[in-house]
Amino acid sequence: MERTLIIVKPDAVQRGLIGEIVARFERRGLRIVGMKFMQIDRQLASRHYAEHEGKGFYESLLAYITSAPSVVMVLEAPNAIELARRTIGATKPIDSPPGSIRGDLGVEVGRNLVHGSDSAESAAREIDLFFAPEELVNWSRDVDRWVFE
Ligand code: IDP
Ligand code: MG
Repeated sequence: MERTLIIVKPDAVQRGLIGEIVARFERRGLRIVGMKFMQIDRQLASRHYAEHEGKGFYESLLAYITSAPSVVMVLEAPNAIELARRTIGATKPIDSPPGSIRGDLGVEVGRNLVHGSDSAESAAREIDLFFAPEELVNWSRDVDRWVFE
Protein backbone atom coordinates (compact mmCIF):
# COMPACT_ATOMS: atom_id res chain seq x y z
CA MET A 1 0.00 0.00 0.00
CA GLU A 2 1.27 3.48 -0.88
CA ARG A 3 0.04 6.95 0.15
CA THR A 4 0.09 10.23 -1.77
CA LEU A 5 -0.77 13.84 -0.95
CA ILE A 6 -3.31 15.52 -3.21
CA ILE A 7 -4.27 19.21 -3.16
CA VAL A 8 -7.43 20.42 -4.89
CA LYS A 9 -6.02 23.90 -5.53
CA PRO A 10 -7.73 27.30 -5.09
CA ASP A 11 -8.80 27.63 -8.75
CA ALA A 12 -10.60 24.29 -8.56
CA VAL A 13 -12.31 25.27 -5.31
CA GLN A 14 -13.34 28.66 -6.72
CA ARG A 15 -14.68 26.98 -9.87
CA GLY A 16 -16.85 24.57 -7.89
CA LEU A 17 -14.83 21.52 -8.99
CA ILE A 18 -14.10 19.92 -5.59
CA GLY A 19 -16.70 17.20 -6.11
CA GLU A 20 -15.71 16.59 -9.74
CA ILE A 21 -12.03 16.15 -8.82
CA VAL A 22 -12.52 14.11 -5.66
CA ALA A 23 -14.95 11.88 -7.58
CA ARG A 24 -12.33 11.03 -10.19
CA PHE A 25 -9.90 9.69 -7.58
CA GLU A 26 -12.71 8.00 -5.68
CA ARG A 27 -14.11 6.33 -8.82
CA ARG A 28 -10.67 5.16 -9.85
CA GLY A 29 -10.46 3.25 -6.58
CA LEU A 30 -8.04 5.20 -4.41
CA ARG A 31 -8.99 5.09 -0.74
CA ILE A 32 -9.31 8.39 1.13
CA VAL A 33 -7.48 8.27 4.47
CA GLY A 34 -7.37 12.01 5.22
CA MET A 35 -9.15 15.13 3.98
CA LYS A 36 -9.41 18.75 5.06
CA PHE A 37 -10.59 22.12 3.79
CA MET A 38 -8.06 24.85 4.58
CA GLN A 39 -6.47 28.03 3.30
CA ILE A 40 -2.76 27.32 2.94
CA ASP A 41 -0.65 30.14 4.41
CA ARG A 42 2.60 31.44 2.95
CA GLN A 43 4.81 29.58 5.42
CA LEU A 44 3.22 26.22 4.68
CA ALA A 45 3.19 26.96 0.93
CA SER A 46 6.90 27.82 0.93
CA ARG A 47 7.73 24.59 2.75
CA HIS A 48 5.55 22.54 0.40
CA TYR A 49 7.08 24.14 -2.72
CA ALA A 50 10.65 24.51 -1.34
CA GLU A 51 12.11 22.73 -4.41
CA HIS A 52 10.86 25.58 -6.63
CA GLU A 53 12.38 28.46 -4.61
CA GLY A 54 14.33 30.78 -6.91
CA LYS A 55 12.47 29.78 -10.09
CA GLY A 56 10.74 32.46 -12.17
CA PHE A 57 7.24 31.25 -11.30
CA TYR A 58 7.91 30.78 -7.55
CA GLU A 59 6.28 34.01 -6.31
CA SER A 60 3.22 33.60 -8.52
CA LEU A 61 2.96 29.97 -7.43
CA LEU A 62 2.89 30.99 -3.75
CA ALA A 63 0.36 33.74 -4.48
CA TYR A 64 -1.82 31.21 -6.35
CA ILE A 65 -1.75 28.42 -3.77
CA THR A 66 -2.47 30.82 -0.86
CA SER A 67 -5.14 32.87 -2.69
CA ALA A 68 -8.25 30.96 -1.56
CA PRO A 69 -9.07 27.70 0.25
CA SER A 70 -7.86 24.30 -0.93
CA VAL A 71 -8.89 20.73 -0.16
CA VAL A 72 -5.95 18.61 0.97
CA MET A 73 -6.22 14.81 0.91
CA VAL A 74 -4.19 11.70 1.54
CA LEU A 75 -5.10 8.85 -0.81
CA GLU A 76 -4.03 5.23 -0.55
CA ALA A 77 -3.67 2.34 -3.02
CA PRO A 78 -0.95 0.11 -4.46
CA ASN A 79 1.10 2.57 -6.60
CA ALA A 80 -1.06 5.49 -5.41
CA ILE A 81 1.58 8.10 -6.36
CA GLU A 82 1.82 7.09 -10.03
CA LEU A 83 -1.92 6.34 -10.32
CA ALA A 84 -2.76 9.81 -9.02
CA ARG A 85 -0.16 11.56 -11.24
CA ARG A 86 -1.65 9.87 -14.32
CA THR A 87 -5.19 10.75 -13.28
CA ILE A 88 -4.00 14.37 -12.84
CA GLY A 89 -2.13 14.64 -16.19
CA ALA A 90 1.03 16.56 -17.12
CA THR A 91 2.15 19.76 -15.37
CA LYS A 92 0.93 21.84 -18.33
CA PRO A 93 -2.74 21.32 -19.16
CA ILE A 94 -1.91 21.64 -22.89
CA ASP A 95 0.30 18.53 -22.60
CA SER A 96 -2.32 16.60 -20.60
CA PRO A 97 -4.41 14.04 -22.46
CA PRO A 98 -8.18 14.28 -22.50
CA GLY A 99 -9.45 12.05 -19.71
CA SER A 100 -7.01 13.49 -17.20
CA ILE A 101 -8.08 16.19 -14.74
CA ARG A 102 -5.82 18.88 -16.22
CA GLY A 103 -6.57 17.69 -19.79
CA ASP A 104 -10.32 17.91 -19.27
CA LEU A 105 -10.59 20.96 -17.00
CA GLY A 106 -7.44 23.08 -17.34
CA VAL A 107 -5.94 25.67 -19.69
CA GLU A 108 -2.84 27.26 -18.11
CA VAL A 109 0.05 25.84 -16.07
CA GLY A 110 -0.47 28.45 -13.34
CA ARG A 111 -4.11 27.32 -12.93
CA ASN A 112 -3.70 23.58 -13.16
CA LEU A 113 -6.24 22.62 -10.53
CA VAL A 114 -4.55 19.89 -8.55
CA HIS A 115 -1.31 18.76 -6.93
CA GLY A 116 -0.09 15.19 -6.51
CA SER A 117 3.15 14.01 -4.87
CA ASP A 118 5.81 13.01 -7.41
CA SER A 119 7.79 10.36 -5.46
CA ALA A 120 7.71 8.27 -2.29
CA GLU A 121 10.06 10.77 -0.60
CA SER A 122 7.89 13.76 -1.60
CA ALA A 123 4.73 11.97 -0.48
CA ALA A 124 6.14 11.21 2.98
CA ARG A 125 7.40 14.78 3.40
CA GLU A 126 4.18 16.39 2.13
CA ILE A 127 1.83 14.17 4.14
CA ASP A 128 3.82 15.01 7.27
CA LEU A 129 3.62 18.72 6.39
CA PHE A 130 -0.17 18.81 6.05
CA PHE A 131 -1.45 16.11 8.44
CA ALA A 132 -0.84 15.10 12.03
CA PRO A 133 -0.73 11.29 12.37
CA GLU A 134 -4.04 11.25 14.26
CA GLU A 135 -5.76 13.02 11.35
CA LEU A 136 -5.20 9.99 9.11
CA VAL A 137 -7.69 7.15 9.37
CA ASN A 138 -6.59 3.53 8.96
CA TRP A 139 -9.59 1.71 7.59
CA SER A 140 -10.69 -0.74 4.94
CA ARG A 141 -13.68 -0.50 2.62
CA ASP A 142 -16.12 -3.33 2.06
CA VAL A 143 -15.42 -2.94 -1.66
CA ASP A 144 -11.62 -3.19 -1.28
CA ARG A 145 -11.44 -6.83 -2.38
CA TRP A 146 -13.08 -5.78 -5.69
CA VAL A 147 -10.52 -3.00 -6.26
CA PHE A 148 -7.31 -4.38 -4.75
CA GLU A 149 -6.14 -7.95 -5.57
P1 IDP B 1 3.51 19.34 -10.81
O1 IDP B 1 2.42 20.07 -10.04
O2 IDP B 1 2.96 18.73 -12.08
O3 IDP B 1 4.28 18.37 -9.97
P2 IDP B 1 5.85 21.09 -10.67
O4 IDP B 1 6.90 21.17 -11.71
O5 IDP B 1 6.19 20.41 -9.38
O6 IDP B 1 4.54 20.45 -11.33
O7 IDP B 1 5.40 22.60 -10.37
C1 IDP B 1 4.58 22.87 -9.26
C2 IDP B 1 3.49 23.81 -9.68
O8 IDP B 1 4.07 25.06 -10.03
C3 IDP B 1 2.70 23.39 -10.92
O9 IDP B 1 1.66 22.49 -10.64
C4 IDP B 1 2.16 24.72 -11.38
O10 IDP B 1 1.03 25.12 -10.59
C5 IDP B 1 3.32 25.65 -11.07
N1 IDP B 1 4.20 25.81 -12.24
C6 IDP B 1 5.12 24.94 -12.70
N2 IDP B 1 5.75 25.41 -13.77
C7 IDP B 1 5.22 26.63 -14.00
C8 IDP B 1 5.46 27.65 -14.99
O11 IDP B 1 6.28 27.51 -15.89
N3 IDP B 1 4.69 28.78 -14.88
C9 IDP B 1 3.76 28.97 -13.91
N4 IDP B 1 3.51 28.04 -12.97
C10 IDP B 1 4.23 26.89 -13.01
MG1 MG C 1 5.55 18.74 -8.34
